[in-house]
Amino acid sequence: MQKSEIGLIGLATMGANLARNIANNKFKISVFNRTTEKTTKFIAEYGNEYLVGQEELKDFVKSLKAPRKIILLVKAGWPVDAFIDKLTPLLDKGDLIIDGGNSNYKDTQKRTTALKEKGIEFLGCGVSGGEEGALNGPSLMPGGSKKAYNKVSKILNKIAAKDFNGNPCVTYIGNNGAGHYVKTVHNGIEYGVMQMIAEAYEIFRSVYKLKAPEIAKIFKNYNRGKLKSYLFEITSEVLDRKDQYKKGYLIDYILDKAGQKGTGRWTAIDALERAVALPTVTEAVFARITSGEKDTRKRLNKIYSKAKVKNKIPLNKFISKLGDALYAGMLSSYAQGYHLIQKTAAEEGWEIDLSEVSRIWEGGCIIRADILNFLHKAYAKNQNKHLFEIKDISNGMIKTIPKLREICGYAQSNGVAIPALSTSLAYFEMMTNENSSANLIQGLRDYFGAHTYERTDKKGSYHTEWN
Ligand code: NBP
Repeated sequence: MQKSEIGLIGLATMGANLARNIANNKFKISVFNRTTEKTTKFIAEYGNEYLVGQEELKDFVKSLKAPRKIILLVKAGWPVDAFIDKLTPLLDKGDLIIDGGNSNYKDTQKRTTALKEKGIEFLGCGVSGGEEGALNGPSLMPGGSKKAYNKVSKILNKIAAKDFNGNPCVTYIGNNGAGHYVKTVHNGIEYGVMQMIAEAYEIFRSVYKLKAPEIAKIFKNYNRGKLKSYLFEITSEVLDRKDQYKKGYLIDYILDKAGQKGTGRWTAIDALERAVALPTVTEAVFARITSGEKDTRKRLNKIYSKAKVKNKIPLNKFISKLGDALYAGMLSSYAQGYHLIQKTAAEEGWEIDLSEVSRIWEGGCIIRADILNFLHKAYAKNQNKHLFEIKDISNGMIKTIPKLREICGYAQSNGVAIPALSTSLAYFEMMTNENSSANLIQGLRDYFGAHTYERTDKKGSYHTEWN
């Protein structure tokens, strides 16, 4: 039997759909899963001349053309190591393992080094787009050696989503953990944008007392303008879904406890460790954590009364102002994420092209949005700049920031928590303020701890005897 071009291990949501995508593009693929019944069922349903299954790992490896290329799409963490350990004795020098899961980039760096010693190539490839993206075209963020990337670039280019110009949403991101890092920051930005959407929904619900389908209509309209994006599109669909069990809309029966698998938290932790401000993502993570405190919230809700709604802005005006505020908030969130990537790339020695990163996020991934085409063009000539410095962006910020200021004040005075919107604003205010209040922080630190301070008028480090 003719050998397969590529192999894939892990037939849950992502692996099963990505395998079908590869086969649909006429690359012969062998698949394997830890639990054999899943392979049998999958092949019975989707098997064909391009898609074949193996029950034994050694037969799976034997079924692949040399140098072998194997995609792992198993649960992130130790299952990835478990498979690498099982695979390596069966592989030859020059073979390639591609981890397509949401692995922590630090693990990818360790795995790259360990496998290199054995002569085995390793790519950490971020795959975004969920089930639908995996099947019809994901956004792909491969990191590792260029040599390893070149071995699979033909397949990756074929199976990826398309950007606004019809080019594949895949690019070589950088060495070792760069691909998984960029995927992690992508997910962090996703957390921030989702939180801002949820905050907008909350203002409509609690201040304007709008019902789910009315809010769905507003998001549908937002999705026709500069906020056009996958997340806004699906927001209107989620809000418009009728419940199948009871009268009314499904959203009103969904428990308000947000889950998380860890990539948002990793992004926030990494930013803290590298001393880069990433408040929108971090607040979005905190908001999910706070949502999990349902019982405590229930008890506290009985003690404190809700703020009374005052000075209501007419709904039509509010919708327009909030649209601008969301736009400014999203740009602020992107600015933070991109700044983090810039700083990390410099520290890790990765040459990450932010214009290319924006381009491959134009299609297939969860944060795909018209804004990304704008960022793609904006970064083409401004690689090392902060997003707020780029002329086209600053023009947009200057127009929309006043609305973000107004909306934040309005929501807070009406008792609506808007952590992501307000911190996106605070980030903008602080980053664009030449004279911050950190002089007082330095004075206080020097007072109680003799930590010293620098002066504005002369060089050096100073200490004052405050007492
Ligand atoms: P899961 O993350 O749910 O993992 C399921 C797969 O991992 C199955 O094939 C399972 O085998 C295997 N597995 C487990 Br669980 N424990 C294992 C172990 N100890 N040793 C070997 N295999 C083990 O699947 P998924 O949702 O398809 O996601 C795959 C990867 O893609 C993850 O890293 C995920 O974070 C990432 N990702 C997911 C999405 C999404 O929308 N779901 C989007 C983007 C990225 P079994 O069948 O024998 O239990």
